[in-house]
Amino acid sequence: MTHIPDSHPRAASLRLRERLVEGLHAGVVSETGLIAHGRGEALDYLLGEQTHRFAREALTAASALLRLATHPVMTVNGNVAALVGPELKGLVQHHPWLTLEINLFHYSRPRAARVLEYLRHVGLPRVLHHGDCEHPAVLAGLESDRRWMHPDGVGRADVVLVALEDGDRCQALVNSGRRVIAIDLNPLSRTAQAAHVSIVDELSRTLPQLDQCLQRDQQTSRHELEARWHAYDNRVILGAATTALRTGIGA
Ligand code: PTJ
Repeated sequence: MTHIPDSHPRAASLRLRERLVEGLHAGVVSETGLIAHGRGEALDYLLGEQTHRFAREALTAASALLRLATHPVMTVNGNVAALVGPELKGLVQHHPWLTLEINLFHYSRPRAARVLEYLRHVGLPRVLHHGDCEHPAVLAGLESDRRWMHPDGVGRADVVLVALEDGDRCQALVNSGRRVIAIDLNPLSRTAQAAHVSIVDELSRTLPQLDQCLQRDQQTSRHELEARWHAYDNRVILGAATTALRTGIGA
């Protein structure tokens, strides 16, 4: 791994690249995952590489929705595994009621096994994979390999947290009646537009903040969580994120 000195002005961004390249060499990240990351990097640069107020508001709504859920599931693709393996471990340690399931666009059984092994290595031994069950469920309206669901995971989820997701899967999840929370740096993407809550922020920066929000909300009453969720308007959040991207003015 390349040594990146702390004094380097772009150290954080370069370290994320290193995580992805390591994931690529481990067969966890697909080649197109690097392209997807480059797009995210450019958007993050335009947003000043900081968590804006619109993202913080979306995070609090996401926390309410996850706390109110009966069976919340987060799905993990190759980029997510490589970018935030340790942060995912922290999240699940603090919130063991949150189920993780892998879901890959560029699917093959050996690749799925490599992602599972990678996650096991960072301390996540219990990640669901539809390939491990005899009768996986199918998400209607989707033809890609993203349609497969573990019956104990997304198959019976009422709230699904996705990151760096394809628009058609996000839309199919919404159409299925599930509530969807998306982490995506592009407020104009079909994913961000279709989700019920869109956190427009960089994944590795925002996941620990979601973890903290969820920890704070352990003490929050159900009534308060419901009120917060009902007051939330994703259109307003997406409008603010788009304005910040186009004008450079955000909070
Ligand atoms: O591992 P697989 O086979 O499931 O494939 C995963 C990728 C990421 C390749 C696949 O889902 C894909 O092609 O995604 P897209 O359609 O390129 O969408 C990725 C979205 O995430 C884009 O809107 C990017 O701007 C955004 N994005 C990229 N990196 C980050 C990000 N958002 C938050 N944090 C990032 N680090």
